Amino acid sequence: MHQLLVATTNEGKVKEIQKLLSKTPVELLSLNLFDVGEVNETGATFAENSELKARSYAQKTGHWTLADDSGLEVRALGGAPGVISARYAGVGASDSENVAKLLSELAEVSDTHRLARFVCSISVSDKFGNIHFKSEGICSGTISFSPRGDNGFGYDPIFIPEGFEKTFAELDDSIKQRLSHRAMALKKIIPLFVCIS
Ligand code: ITT
Repeated sequence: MHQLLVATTNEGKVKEIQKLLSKTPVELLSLNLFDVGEVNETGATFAENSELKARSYAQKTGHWTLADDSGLEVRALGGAPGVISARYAGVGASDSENVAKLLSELAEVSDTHRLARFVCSISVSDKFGNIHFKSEGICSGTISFSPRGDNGFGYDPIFIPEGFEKTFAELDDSIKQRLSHRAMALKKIIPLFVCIS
């Protein structure tokens, strides 16, 4: 069995990725096993950043590496916060600070104009920094007027996936595991893991 480093410092992502990959023929390694510091996300797109993270953590650790770059795009804000989703309210901002900033930006925006989508780019690099698989997943929905629910992380308390009335943070985990941007991105590349096992 081949080992695969899941290279993210975001615990919410780790939990979801581990569940989504639980049936693959690879042994997952955590970033906690390595003392490698964080990688600067200087890319202009989710795809550039996931590639940058996969390549750079692979070179630092010498392991095949999967990296996720993701975030929220809100149509009324021209696609913001986008690639700066993790630091929308400033570098080091907490999830609740980012959520509060987004809700305040949308304070005057009516029900019908609160369209948004989560985007996730996944890249998988070999131990030398060569990218072998790339994939993107999207999950469409709307932004609520206030945070609701305790499940998940990040913007989950204000994101209502299409076809539902509750936020991701109010819905059962199994629903997010089935239809999230991360699930969509991983679903496309899981069959390819057979190549590295
Ligand atoms: P790594 O770079 O170490 O993976 P990060 O949290 O900095 O961790 P990103 O740069 O990809 O990750 O930023 C993603 C941000 O977008 C994250 O902080 C969340 O706030 C948000 N986000 C991404 N996926 C999400 C999801 O499934 N549910 C809620 N919020 C999400």
